Amino acid sequence: MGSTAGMTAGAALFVRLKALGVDYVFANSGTDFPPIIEGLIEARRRGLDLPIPVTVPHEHAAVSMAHGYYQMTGRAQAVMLHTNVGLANAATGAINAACDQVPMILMSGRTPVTEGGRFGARTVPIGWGQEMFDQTALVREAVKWEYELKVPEQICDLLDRAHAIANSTPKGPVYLSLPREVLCEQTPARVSAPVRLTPVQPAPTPDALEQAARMLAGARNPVIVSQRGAGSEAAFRALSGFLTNWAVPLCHYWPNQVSVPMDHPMQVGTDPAPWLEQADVVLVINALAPWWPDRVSLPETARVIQLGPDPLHSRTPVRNFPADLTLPGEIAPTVLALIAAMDQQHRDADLIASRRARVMQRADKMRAASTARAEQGNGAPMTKEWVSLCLGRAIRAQAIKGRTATVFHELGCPIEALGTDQHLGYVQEPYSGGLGWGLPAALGAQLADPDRLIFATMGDGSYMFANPTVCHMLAEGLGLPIITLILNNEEWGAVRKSAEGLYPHGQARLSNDVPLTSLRPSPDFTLTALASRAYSETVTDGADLPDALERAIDVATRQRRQVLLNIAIARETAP
Ligand SMILES: Cc1ncc(C[n+]2csc(CCOP(=O)(O)OP(=O)(O)O)c2C)c(N)n1
Ligand SMILES: [Mg+2]
Repeated sequence: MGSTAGMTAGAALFVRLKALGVDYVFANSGTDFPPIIEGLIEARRRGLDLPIPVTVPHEHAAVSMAHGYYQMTGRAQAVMLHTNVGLANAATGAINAACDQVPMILMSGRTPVTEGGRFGARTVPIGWGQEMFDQTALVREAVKWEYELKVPEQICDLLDRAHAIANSTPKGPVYLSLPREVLCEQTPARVSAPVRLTPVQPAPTPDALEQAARMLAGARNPVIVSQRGAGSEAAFRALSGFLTNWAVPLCHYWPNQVSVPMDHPMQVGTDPAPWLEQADVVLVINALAPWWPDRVSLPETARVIQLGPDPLHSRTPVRNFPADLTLPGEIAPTVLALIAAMDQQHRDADLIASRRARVMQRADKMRAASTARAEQGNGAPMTKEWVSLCLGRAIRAQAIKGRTATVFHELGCPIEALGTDQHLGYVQEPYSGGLGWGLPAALGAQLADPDRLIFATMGDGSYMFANPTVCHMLAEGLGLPIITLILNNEEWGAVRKSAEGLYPHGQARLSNDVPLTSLRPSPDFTLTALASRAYSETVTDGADLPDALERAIDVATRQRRQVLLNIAIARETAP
């Protein structure tokens, strides 16, 4: 490795990020970047090991790419933005990352604080226009830690600390502001010092694990509600085995990821209400909102165990789901530890056998009803459930050929009809719901795993929030053959349905022209994709969808070219 002595602090930042294991810096540059650009060229010339800088022409896309990349790899990436304005465009992405406990190092320049007399000082009027009393305020609530680079000697210390805190449980984004004068200064040679800060990983006490295991083993009607997956392939398999051994039903209420195969006999769908009504012990696996309080009557005597990185979700001001016992820790190790503790418990074989029969019968019925409902959506226009069913079948046909797939969802393909059996088979938008996340997160995922089939499924509204021109440009430029499915109902259906739901006897339900929800005239989205030379089709009849999906997969895999299907979806009314 070459020397970093004499380089700009801007370039030294990149060198240190690489030492911390950062593969990519998703960047959107500006007048604060000259020392970074100069320094990067110099660092390349010296043969230094650097993360790959990716030019992302919108900040929300940059943050969301880092988000999707982390979800596939478990490795935090960096995002570098332009002063306060770039940071403001990224704020929604930061809120999403915080909500999803996704670590990343966010950075943005700070406009020069000096008005002259120093290298890097203000020049053109923008230097005055972008100054703020408190730039960090734009993202402070979404980050776990923030600071400003005061002097170049601090680069290692601050980045090491930022990285370790971002990756400490519960994980999340951190922010560092970078004043231009400091970026312009020369680096001390110390950038290659070893990294000495280790992220903190809390774990439950053996007593708490034993108590949880005793509660679950002794329960007549235990239920698991899971929202954010099992955390690893090993925990996904182990949790599946645990459900089988103990005959415990698991509900995926509003899942961000699935934690056992959707066709597991103990997997009971997405509505926990009928299971919770009879529950005596509930295990909540990292669920921010494990049920809908007004729709679920949990028995007074039922006891609730909350497991996850932050079982009380301390950054949420109001959240009072019961937590009679808490098991703090990352999902995978904590689930594995709980399963090991269960192995020490007595199994009542008769109780388990009768529960197994009951749960299987109800779950089978529910699955059959869900498939029948989806089959009925095969019209023109079709339903989201039909698209989901067809996509699930197409993915299973690919799995036979050894291809893994991930479906990203943002008002996209509903999980029940899709039915994945893979860890990371499905990734849904964060609960913060900052739309425009799905398409760039899918790009980040494809960047992390080039051979995986990546489907970005989303509503037409969500697609437009995603800066689609930016995303298609990146897919072409980076050679990412993602398959985008727009589930196009020419409206913000979720907003209309929410009006109908809150006012079941109101005007919106009866009106053909619901204000503030129409997206007509609908643009021809195939042309947006075509501008970046994607393969694209419009599908209006459900009967044509299976063939269209096959063509899409064929083009994406053989030509490694991005694909977009614009799919006509029927408007639904709220239940
Ligand atoms: C940044 C942002 N702005 C606004 C919203 C409010 N919102 C929630 S759902 C939704 C409509 C989504 O429309 P679409 O993606 O077309 O899905 P559909 O419900 O029509 O299937 C909107 C605007 C949001 N969640 N995020
Ligand atoms: Mg829509």
